[in-house]
Amino acid sequence: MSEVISYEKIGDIAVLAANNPPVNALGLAVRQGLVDGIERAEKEGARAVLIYGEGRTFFAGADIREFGKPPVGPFLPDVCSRIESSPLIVVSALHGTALGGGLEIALASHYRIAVPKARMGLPEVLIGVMPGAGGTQRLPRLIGIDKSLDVITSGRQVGAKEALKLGILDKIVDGEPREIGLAYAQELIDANAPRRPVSEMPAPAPVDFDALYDAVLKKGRGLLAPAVAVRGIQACCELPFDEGMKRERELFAQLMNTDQRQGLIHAFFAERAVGKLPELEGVAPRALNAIGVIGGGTMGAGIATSALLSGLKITLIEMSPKAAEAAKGRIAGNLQGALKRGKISPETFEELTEKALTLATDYAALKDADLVIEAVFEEMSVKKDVFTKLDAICKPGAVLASNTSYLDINEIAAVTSRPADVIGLHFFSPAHVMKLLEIVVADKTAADVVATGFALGGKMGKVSVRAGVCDGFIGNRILSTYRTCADYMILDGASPYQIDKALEEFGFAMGPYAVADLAGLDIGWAVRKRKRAEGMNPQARDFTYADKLCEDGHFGQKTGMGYYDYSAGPKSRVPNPEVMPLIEADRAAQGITPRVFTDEEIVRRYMAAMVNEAAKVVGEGIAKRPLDVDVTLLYGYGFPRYRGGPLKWADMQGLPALLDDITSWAEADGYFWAPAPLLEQLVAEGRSFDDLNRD
Ligand code: T1G
Repeated sequence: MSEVISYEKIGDIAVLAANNPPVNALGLAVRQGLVDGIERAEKEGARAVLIYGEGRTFFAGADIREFGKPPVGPFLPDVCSRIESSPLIVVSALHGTALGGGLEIALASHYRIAVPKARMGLPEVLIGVMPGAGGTQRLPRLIGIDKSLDVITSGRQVGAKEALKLGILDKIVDGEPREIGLAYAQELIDANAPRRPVSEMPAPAPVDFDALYDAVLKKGRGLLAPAVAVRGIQACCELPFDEGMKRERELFAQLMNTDQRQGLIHAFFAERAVGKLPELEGVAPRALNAIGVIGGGTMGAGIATSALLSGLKITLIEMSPKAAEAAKGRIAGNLQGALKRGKISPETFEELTEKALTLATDYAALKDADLVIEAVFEEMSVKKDVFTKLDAICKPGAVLASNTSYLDINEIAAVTSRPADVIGLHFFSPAHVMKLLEIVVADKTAADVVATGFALGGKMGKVSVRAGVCDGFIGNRILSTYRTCADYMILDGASPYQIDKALEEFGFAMGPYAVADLAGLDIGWAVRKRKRAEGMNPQARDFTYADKLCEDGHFGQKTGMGYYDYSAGPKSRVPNPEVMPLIEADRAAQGITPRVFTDEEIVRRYMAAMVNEAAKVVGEGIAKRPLDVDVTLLYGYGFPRYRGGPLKWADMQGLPALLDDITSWAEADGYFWAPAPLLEQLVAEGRSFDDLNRD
């Protein structure tokens, strides 16, 4: 027997235990071990087989590290068929997260038992594929079309209780999976229970699968896997089981060869790699028992809400009791959302707002804080004043963090006597919803302070990315460049509406101008005014139409009018009729004759600008690796996940062609389109951004 699947015979029951940490992934040795174990159980005259996982979970699916490599048998669907066809009673005992191939192993068993906290599901569509070991053929036979469509096309996890109700599980018993599994197997033997191969159960009657396919494709906004999985369920309903299995395999293979599968697998591993940095190896974070937040506006209240929801105690400082109460109101409003969604109980709501949250107006309340985050007005003088006070009040070793979205952390740290304790923690609004956290490391920030930032992000359920200090750190710096590219295309002939449509068809949830309306046009207006005051590069093109829109009081959704007219509601895409005349006037004033842009050129330019700036950000060390940029854009800027992130997308497009575009556009505008040195270097060396991730 292989060491990853151990074999033991206890009375009439053969026990196959998986021991392949960390998640008992169904790699080759595990698959072979299961087949060998079933055969041995039959040879040794067992009457039942128990399959369960040691460690944290039952099988969590196929080993996705094998994806993209030549498949090696025994293949998972065959392992499932071998289990199901055994003349013995096969029982799976589930705990942890039985996902993908893991749940398929259980579905191929004859009986399924789980501990109460077990979760299960078929999340294959989330990584660009679909169940490929009988999930689309067995699950509909067990729970019907509607429920299996929901589970398979959403990829969501199902708790044990729901699974029992659906018919996936036969029993839920508290205890160790091995023990409850042995008892259940013995109970079945004593009852002389029949085998119950799911494949022999009747399939549901077919429905209009073409309509279902179209609906799922539309809902996925270009994501292929859920729609293709519908065709798998269709095969279950329209074909005999064995032919259905063949059809499922064909569909699975189609998805395995898509760029979307590459993009989604990249995103899966990148979001796990992003917190792994050599500089943090062996570095213990500082304590995080008492957290202070300064400023209870939208950001401060959002940060406090996120911290409260993760079990942290918060002391929130505002300028006056009235402002502090208003902040508490914002926090309560944020928590109402969690309450309505059933994420927290009314008792927890009470506990968080009345006990875990302390309001204060005097900085002295922060004297015992382990970490303080300021979210005050984005003005350097205000930040410096706050840090001067914190330096005087906070205990030695307290971490002093700024939530600034672009100001220089080095300059802020310099006003304190403890620059090593100063760091940037850039949350994204709304901070209790957005998962991205940029951890901005200044020149003197101590390694254990960086580790503390990551520890706080982990506690708060954030995806934390390490960033260096520059204007806009990683995300906003790259955003500023691709937004400028869009603005230039408007000057040259495109409309904001065509640009939004083109980028939404590319896969963004919202185009840049709809996003700007949502965030508030006054933010961009302030940035443009700041950059003009700081002195713009004379080669940079300027434009006034966006300023005039703001001067007319149009800040987007918050004023009911921006690029779009929101009188019909926040989802409106009715153009504001004042916009195009402002753009045409700006073009005329600059002597620009507008030209036609195709959607394809809009996307090529927009993405090339994003990739070029991202390559500069990596080349300058602001982002440690290309994957850090990908994760930032995926989690903070709505980049379509199935494209993996801008630099994964660039690799799949081919860097030479991208550089050719940029070089050709640089002839007309050498300043904006100056090629990133790193991009030129990678093309010259014939390497990819992914090669850099592996360095
Ligand atoms: N294969 C290989 N490695 C995996 C893995 C997998 N399926 N799942 C997790 N890991 C690694 C992960 O990279 C990390 O590694 C470590 O395990 C801990 O993971 C035929 C084809 C199970 C809920 O999609 O959802 O079956 O960073 O940090 O937060 O139909 O991992 O430590 O080196 O995420 O506790 C279907 C994917 C596969 C499940 C645990 N299964 N995994 O979450 O820990 S396709 C999935 C997860 C399939 C069949 C098809 C989560 C988790 P490292 P972690 P976690």
